Amino acid sequence: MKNYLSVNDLGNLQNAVKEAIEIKKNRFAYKHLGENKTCLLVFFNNSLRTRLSTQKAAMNLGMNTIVLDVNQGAWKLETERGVVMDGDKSEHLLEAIPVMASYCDIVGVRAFAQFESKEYDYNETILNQFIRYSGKPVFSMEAATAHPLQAFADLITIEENKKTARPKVVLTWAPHPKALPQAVPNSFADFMNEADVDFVITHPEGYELCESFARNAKVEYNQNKAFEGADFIYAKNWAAYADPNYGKILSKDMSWMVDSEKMRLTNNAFFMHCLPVRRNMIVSDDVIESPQSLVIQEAANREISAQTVLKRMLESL
Ligand code: AN0
Ligand code: CP
Repeated sequence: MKNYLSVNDLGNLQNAVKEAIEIKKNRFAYKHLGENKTCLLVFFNNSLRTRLSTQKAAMNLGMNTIVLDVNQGAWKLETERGVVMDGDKSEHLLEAIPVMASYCDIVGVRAFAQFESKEYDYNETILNQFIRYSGKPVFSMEAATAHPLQAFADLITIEENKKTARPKVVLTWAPHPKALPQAVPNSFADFMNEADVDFVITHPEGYELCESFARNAKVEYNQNKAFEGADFIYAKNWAAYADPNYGKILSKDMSWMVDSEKMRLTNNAFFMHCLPVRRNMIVSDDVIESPQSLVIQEAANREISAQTVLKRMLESL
């Protein structure tokens, strides 16, 4: 695998999950693969899980890791070409990228959607500059439109917990005070559309996801109806994608929060969320604390999805 940007880079998804589950059983089996190799993690946004799990995955493979928080201690970076740099930005990404790349063998990038321009975000402008100008293999640690390390960990978690061959998996929108990117639901849909599951998306009208991720997934606007018979409830907030409301909050309807009353409509479903989560906005305390909540296992599997991806990237160096 050269780059890891979406589900497509994993090839056969069942094989990828099998490989991940094998790695989980013996995560130090490939300790020599990363010897004298350096992984650089570049963060344009905050992170707890991605930062720690990816470093841990790299350590399991014997790699060295360098982490850069672009907004804390580095020079302020200009990202658009052609700009007269007379403002507060001291360095251009076009120099910074090849310089950063000269110190490493593999680069991970976190660069969220900025919601200033749909075109800028959905062209993955920052991530693509890393791919183009670093000359190194690049993996996404949540870019503007996708979070494929998260969705891979989510799929591993579903495989570990499913009780039927083809479980019903429901992605539900839930309220949140701030506008959040579509990257997590986009990638979750991207993976679920390729996995052997009965996949349903539920959200208020106006929150339709980008077609290239949602594809032919069933969309049910009645959340209660969507929850009927579900085996997994995957909650997430996202801001509107469709024009003219791109990046806007259209609803803060608290009746969309996942609570125990709603979970009673399901087939004793497991509850999932990528974290960080706002309690009693997205999900009630009792649901996230219940034995059916998989949020900690899901986060722990981030180490496994990252290690599977880094292992494959190291094998292609
Ligand atoms: C981010 C998001 O919704 O994309 C990261 C989730 C992994 N969440 C927040 O910014 C709160
Ligand atoms: N789920 C996830 O990516 O968490 P962080 O934003 O904390 O990395």
